[in-house]
Amino acid sequence: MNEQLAFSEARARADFPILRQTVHGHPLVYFDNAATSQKPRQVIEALRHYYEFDNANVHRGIHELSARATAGFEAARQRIAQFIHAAAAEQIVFTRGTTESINLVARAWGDRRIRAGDHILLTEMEHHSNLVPWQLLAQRTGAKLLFVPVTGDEGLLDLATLDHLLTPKVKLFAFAHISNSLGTVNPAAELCARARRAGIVTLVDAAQSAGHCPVDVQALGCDFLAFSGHKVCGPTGIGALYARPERWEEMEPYQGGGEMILNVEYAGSTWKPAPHKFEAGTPDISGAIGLHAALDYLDQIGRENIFRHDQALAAYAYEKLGEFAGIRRFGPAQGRAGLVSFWLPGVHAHDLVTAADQLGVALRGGHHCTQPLMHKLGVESTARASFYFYNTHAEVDRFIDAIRQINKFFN
Ligand code: C6P
Repeated sequence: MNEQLAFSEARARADFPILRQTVHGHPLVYFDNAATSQKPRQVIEALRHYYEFDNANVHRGIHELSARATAGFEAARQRIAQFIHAAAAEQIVFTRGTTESINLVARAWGDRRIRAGDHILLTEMEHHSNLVPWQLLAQRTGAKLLFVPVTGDEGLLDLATLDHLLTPKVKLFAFAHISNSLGTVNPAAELCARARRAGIVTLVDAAQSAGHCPVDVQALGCDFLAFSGHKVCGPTGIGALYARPERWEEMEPYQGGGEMILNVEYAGSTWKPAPHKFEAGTPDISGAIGLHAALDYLDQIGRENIFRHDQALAAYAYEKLGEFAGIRRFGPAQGRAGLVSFWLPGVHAHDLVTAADQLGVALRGGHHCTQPLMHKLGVESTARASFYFYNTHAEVDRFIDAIRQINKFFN
């Protein structure tokens, strides 16, 4: 057991078969966790068990396998509620992930509640998933988008502007809990409280936070919260949307089809209450079951422990990157989440990531789906290393060594 850690990195790594491989002749260093996390064997086993023993459609068949599949699916909903401390399982709707969750809110809530002349408040650091759906809503309704400014390379929200921005015209404030491009941890509870005092509905994009730090929707005081299963050690194609009961009441169905109806006539239909009203068609049953296993796995390590570990790796990497002349490191110097985004003079981020891959180090380079933020910072792209609990300080040393070699080659 590592002295500073409440869990064993080595034991955690042993649960991830994918990490035991070489890439281009080097032991893999997987530092692209903000894009997607790896999956422990417990999750892979839950998927295998489901397909080997329990596979059936949910809520439909009155037979043993369907009963088991339904029980597993609904238990996963309950587990998600517990994971984010929602008061009841009915407050959780399964989606394909953060992107679909936000689109669901924009359509099913926004189309009813947003009118021409209303304002929707976002921040300058939003992922395209928390920007484009609101642009589309603004086009449909005639609403206007406003943005909380980002301070510059240190990547903080300029909170002094918030009092002027939170006007009665603002109907929704949607923001990232943790920025995927900067590593900034936004004061989500404070932002929700200030919006709530002004009568404004809030949406928290928890794509980068849900699996990395404790997330409690009641403590945050948000109206909506979205996250993706694949970033929290779960399968791809599954995610969740939380909403307060009064918000679900305000929403019309997102999609129509089987499962979401109470009664259907040729002339019209009536709907089930939430959450089923928002889950038309056969859902991703195995995904939900795999996600349940992932949440159990994370909570057994403890999200406080994960956050502390990720932050320690990010602080170490941030400091080490300071040795490169002319480097720009984005996001706050202190208190950053588990990722470091940077720009090295003379090396395009794509070249850097391609060269790092040849050394077995998996990074991400590009605009990270935050193109307007890149333009604001005056760069086309950055390189990004993003960490998780199975990463080690020794891997950060490998990464820094790779950057040294790349820097030497290009400069
Ligand atoms: N960011 C990254 O490499 P989906 O694709 O729906 O699971 O998540 C979208 C999303 C929304 N908000 C934030 C803050 C995100 O970081 C992401 C996904 C990945 O940074 C892929 S672009």
